[in-house]
Amino acid sequence: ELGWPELHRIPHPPRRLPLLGDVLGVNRATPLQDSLRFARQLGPIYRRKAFNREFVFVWGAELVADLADESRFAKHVGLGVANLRPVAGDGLFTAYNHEPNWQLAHDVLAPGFSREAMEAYHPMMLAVAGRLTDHWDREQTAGRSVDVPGDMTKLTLETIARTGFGHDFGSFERDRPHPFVTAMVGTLTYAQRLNSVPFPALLRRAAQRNADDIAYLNRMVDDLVRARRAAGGDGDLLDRMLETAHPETGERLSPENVRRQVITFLVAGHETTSGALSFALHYLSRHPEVAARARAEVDRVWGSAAVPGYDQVAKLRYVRRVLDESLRLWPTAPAFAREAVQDTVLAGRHPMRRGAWTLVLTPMLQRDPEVWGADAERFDPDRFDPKAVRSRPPHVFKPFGTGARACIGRQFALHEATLVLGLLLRRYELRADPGYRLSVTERLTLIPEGLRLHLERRAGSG
Ligand code: MNH
Repeated sequence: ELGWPELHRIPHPPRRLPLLGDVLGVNRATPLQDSLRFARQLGPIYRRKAFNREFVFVWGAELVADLADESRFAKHVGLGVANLRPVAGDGLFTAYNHEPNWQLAHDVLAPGFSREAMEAYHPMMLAVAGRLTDHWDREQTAGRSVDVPGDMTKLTLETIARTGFGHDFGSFERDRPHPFVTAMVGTLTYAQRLNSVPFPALLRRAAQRNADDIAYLNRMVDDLVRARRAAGGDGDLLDRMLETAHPETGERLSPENVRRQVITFLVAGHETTSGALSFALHYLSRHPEVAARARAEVDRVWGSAAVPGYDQVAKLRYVRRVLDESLRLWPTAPAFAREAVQDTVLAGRHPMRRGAWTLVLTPMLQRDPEVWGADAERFDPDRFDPKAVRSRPPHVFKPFGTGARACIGRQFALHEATLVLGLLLRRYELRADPGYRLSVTERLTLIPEGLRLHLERRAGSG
């Protein structure tokens, strides 16, 4: 009974197949979107069985607010996250709560996301964004549309590689993705597929490919670290990993753990931000009145400055709301898991034994009509103006997770994405392809599939 003694009271899909479970109408490529469909049918807490494993899903605002109580619940490393352990080991994202390397790495790396650190990253972020606009200028001049998720992935990979590790993958100079990206996408897709088969042995060939991908990632990271040890660095994340001792214990990250953290940051630090930027650009292209308002704000705040300063990014309040609203509808890391750290009762109704866990479906939480209104599916950045935010209860907007294990890169992602949206709005008008219908690819993260936009240069935009 999975540590949920009253499991029978939690609804499940009506037609369960023997052996297979709740697989009617589901698609192996879209487990998250299937879970959203079940959520709409079954309500704020439900369960789903795949083969002989059963999982509890939660999305109602009241239940999620209770799960955010850090005295009774904590992050659970399960499903997709657990499947990444062979790649990311006890790196920050995949570490178990009790592993000493979590606290050590958290304390050593947190200053890498302070305001001072972010200010130092700002010029590097600008330089990478310049490579994107150079590329988009060329595409625009040639009359071609641009591949939004492809180019956003190049941008965010180069940004985390440059700011974190002083590395350049040359993404904008290649016609095919860098082998690092191919290997990383391979491991993410494999980690997701592991959840949809009864026995991992069914994926033997894919498992071999996955082992090759992991070996490639390890080799690449080891080369990068070796080069850095020889040459020395400039105070970036890798320097902290290699040089910084824990402020109290004096302990340092081991070489094996450094390897895990580098892979973790390269992966966690770019897919999700790329998706967030892509969804935001999609909505901007579909809502010209929103784009016009955002563009007017950029013109007003940045004025005639050739490039925006660090402080001029945080002042783009409306652009930031566009980003928040995109992350509300499509939180690009679309679920997180919570486990009971003691025997407890969830929201006064569902007993859980210590260790029992559940998956929080962020996209449904963030579309709960009881919180967001009957028009919750509509894109409207004004939901994030300060008055509207104050009128809602806490814990209803969780794109970066919750508690001690929430996203360490949140400010980094928001600064990068706001900066890039500002630069793109200032430079281009975005034209949607009228035939495009939003379609979402899942590989643990969410990405709008096949999204292309036509660009027009704005007058006087350099
Ligand atoms: Mn990020 C954890 C979402 C950008 C590095 N991130 C999380 C979690 C969510 C998340 C959700 C919590 C997962 C869980 O509870 O199991 N992260 C995002 C989103 C974006 C994002 C939606 C962009 C938008 N993340 C980034 C960036 C970096 C980063 C950028 C690095 C530069 N995230 C992490 C790390 C963790 C994490 C590291 C694990 C933190 C911890 O457990 O200590």
